[in-house]
Amino acid sequence: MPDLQKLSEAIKSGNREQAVATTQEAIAAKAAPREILDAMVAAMDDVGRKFQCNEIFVPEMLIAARAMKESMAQLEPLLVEAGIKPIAKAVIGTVAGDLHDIGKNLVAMMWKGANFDVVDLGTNVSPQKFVDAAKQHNADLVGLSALLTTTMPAIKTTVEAIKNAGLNVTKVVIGGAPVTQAYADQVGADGYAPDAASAVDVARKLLNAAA
Ligand code: B1M
Repeated sequence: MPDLQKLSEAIKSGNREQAVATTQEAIAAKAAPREILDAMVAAMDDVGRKFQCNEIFVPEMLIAARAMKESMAQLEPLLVEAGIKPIAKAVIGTVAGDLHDIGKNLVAMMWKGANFDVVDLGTNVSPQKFVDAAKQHNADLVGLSALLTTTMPAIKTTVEAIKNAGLNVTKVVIGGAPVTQAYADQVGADGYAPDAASAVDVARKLLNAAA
């Protein structure tokens, strides 16, 4: 009987070796890929909750996400084989003129942890590049990150470019230290998240509403 609780605990504590080994054990014991995935997503949900309550901080979250990523690499071929698809396709990047990527990377990791397929466009991403990627990947979600007051206007131009491109089913989530809910309302973004864990909650809410 595979110990999926042990897998969850290994991810939560960021123990990569144990997370990968437990995933391999579960696969060898013929546990259902969906159950293994659910254990991983539940672990990352817990990590997100603890982060929101300030029980853990960025480094703990990063190492948990890394353990999740390496375990997922073991599971991925089985998920493909079993026809289990990510629940959403997301494109994410830091807006034009902005080179900060630590927060954006955390959001990308948490979205992956929630079983979203994430295309990371990196930093200094132009509105057109967001639009092209959203179209190319048929994105359900686009995530925009900005860390500078001087690059916040690029969020507005990017949101406008996405809406003007007719990508009406694509939901835009924005965040970053200077960004607020009021700003999101002002520029017509679909969602705002103050941190990476909340970005999962906000995205899930938007996806459920669109379903
Ligand atoms: Co820069 N920097 N920086 N910087 N930097 C800040 C942001 C600053 C506040 C420092 C300061 O002056 N006190 C200031 C901005 C001031 C302002 O605009 N109000 C600043 C400045 C001025 C600059 C330069 C202009 C400095 C210069 O060259 N004169 C320059 C700009 C370069 C550019 O982008 N064009 C610059 C450069 C850099 C470095 C390259 C040296 C480096 C970035 C390295 C990297 O990212 N790879 C850097 C860093 C590290 C910082 C600080 C110290 C840390 C930022 C960070 O990573 N925080 C920062 C000061 C600070 O915050 N204490 C500062 C940790 C990260 C986890 O938090 O990114 O906020 P954060 O992400 C959070 C949330 O915001 C949210 O979730 C994350 C956590 O859960 N979130 C989202 C983020 N994106 C989201 C997207 C979402 C949802 C939530 O949905 C999609």
